[in-house]
Amino acid sequence: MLIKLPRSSDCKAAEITPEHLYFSRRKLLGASLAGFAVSALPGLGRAAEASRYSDVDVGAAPGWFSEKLGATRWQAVTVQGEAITPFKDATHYNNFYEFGPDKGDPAANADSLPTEPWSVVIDGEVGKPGRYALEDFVKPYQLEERIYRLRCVEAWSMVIPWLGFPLAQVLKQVEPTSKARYVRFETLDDPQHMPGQRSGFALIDWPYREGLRLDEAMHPLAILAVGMYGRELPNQNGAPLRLVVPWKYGFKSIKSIVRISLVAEQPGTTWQGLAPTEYGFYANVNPQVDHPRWSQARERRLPSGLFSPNVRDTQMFNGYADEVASLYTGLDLRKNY
Ligand SMILES: Nc1nc2c(c(=O)[nH]1)N[C@H]1C(S)=C(S)[C@@H](COP(=O)(O)O)O[C@H]1N2
Ligand SMILES: [Mo]
Repeated sequence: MLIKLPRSSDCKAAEITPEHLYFSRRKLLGASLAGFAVSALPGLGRAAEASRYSDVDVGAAPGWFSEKLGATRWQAVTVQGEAITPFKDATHYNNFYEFGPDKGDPAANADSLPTEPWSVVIDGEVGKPGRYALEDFVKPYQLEERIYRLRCVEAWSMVIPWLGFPLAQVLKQVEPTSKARYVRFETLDDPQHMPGQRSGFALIDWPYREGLRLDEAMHPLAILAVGMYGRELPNQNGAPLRLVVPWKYGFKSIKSIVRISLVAEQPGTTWQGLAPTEYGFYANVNPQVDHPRWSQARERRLPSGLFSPNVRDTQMFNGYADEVASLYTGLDLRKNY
């Protein structure tokens, strides 16, 4: 059964429930919890260092990260008048299907993912292809804090302080050829450590893949993140390296990246491949273009509960229209959703 939400004009807060949205998307994946292996993980004590954010579990960061933190440019971009989502919510309400279909699965299952050593391949239409150890990959770049809205296609949102650097800096460094028109990203393929990849619940053709047009990828708001809340990225948020494209629905912000390829043709992407009529390649946040099964006019800002749903209007390009609208001049955003 498909759940149809009313149109934006008569949409009441209480009708935007996590259950509607989440179950309808999970249904698409053919979700079945039967046979889904959940590994129990010990809750090991973490180093209790001082943090910029009071409720943050700091974790034990690798040396290169701690070194970079010293020279970080804090708050290069910020969100005015909207509270940062508590760390607890940002790290316990996640989509990372490699670790399971439920919002709590990534926090429960992702700790066992080995993120050291990690390497990133850059290939395709570039003058300087290569495979880099993560610490060498990030070495040239200064970390910046970017406080961005994150708007999931399921109509919930957060405000997250990321630590990262512009993707454009990496792309310039590797010298795209004249044939390069798109950037394709790939997540780690590791069924041994990613239980979602070996369970039959998802129709996903692993590894998870995403893509951007080259000019979108070069936009200064598009970053590669290695941290959040003043600390290293928790595994459930896409450690050790993830994309963050704040004007697009969250599924474009691919986690745990191992390959970045410059390509001539528009690449196939995971959600578009699963349901092309529901999830497009562009996936720009757009309150005027509804998902076929629910309205995109409003969103639940986390933390959100039954009695305080914290619903607000969704903004065009997630509030970044001044910065990014010119990328789409002449493009029919209804057709290119
Ligand atoms: N590899 C991978 N990346 C992914 C996903 C995923 O399932 N696998 N989920 C996406 C979706 S739907 C969202 S909303 C964001 C969620 O990021 P967060 O958990 O850090 O809030 O990650 C995106 N990146
Ligand atoms: Mo999402």
